Amino acid sequence: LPAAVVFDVDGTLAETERDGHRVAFNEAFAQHGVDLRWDVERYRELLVVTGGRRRVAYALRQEGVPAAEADEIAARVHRTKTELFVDIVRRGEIDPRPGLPELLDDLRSHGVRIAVATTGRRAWVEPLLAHLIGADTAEVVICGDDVAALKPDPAAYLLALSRLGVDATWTVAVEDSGPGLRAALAAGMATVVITNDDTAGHDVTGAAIVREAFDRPTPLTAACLAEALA
Ligand code: XBP
Ligand code: MG
Repeated sequence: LPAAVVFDVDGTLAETERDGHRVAFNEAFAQHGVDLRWDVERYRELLVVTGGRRRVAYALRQEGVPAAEADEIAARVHRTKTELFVDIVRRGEIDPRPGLPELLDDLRSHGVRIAVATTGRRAWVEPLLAHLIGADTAEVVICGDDVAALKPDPAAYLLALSRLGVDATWTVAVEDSGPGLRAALAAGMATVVITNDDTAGHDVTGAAIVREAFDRPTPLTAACLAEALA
């Protein structure tokens, strides 16, 4: 079995993007008088830009806003978006993906260590983890705040491995997206990709296992993750 499994958060532990972050971004745009509205299609395209603040700055630059101004607006909007997303989390509107709780139970019962590596911000990651999987389930939680470069850079995964004190060879990453997969592969980890509606078209070259769900066609177990290592 793997010594540790490192999970991505957005899109992997829960479907946070479409009805969560996207909605919070749009509300933040309205509050700040920013002339952007992201529908599901547009947001899906923008997910190739990781990090909410970078995503907003990128979209503003595409509208012709100069880079320095785009960064300044993005920083303000992103602070509000983070608060609005925490509200969504606290209202209990986000559920774990089906089959995830069973996989976590199986990992725990086999003594496999559990960690998290996300490019998202700690201000919402911690309340979301407490709600989704329990505050103590992940012994290491690396967030976008902790690293200089976001996924697909491997920094978040490398920091998670170093905090765990385990060699990449004995670990498995669980991801939902192309940028996340590339980050985990660059950290030297075997990677399982569980796609969702927003990431179904992503390039998953190099993934050890690719599936559409944790619970279908069969439950993803600790033993399945061991096969990813082989
Ligand atoms: C997630 C992200 C994040 C979220 C929003 O990528 O890129 O930016 O969309 O969170 P991954 P923030 O799942 O690969 O970690 O607004 O806090 O960045
Ligand atoms: Mg993700």
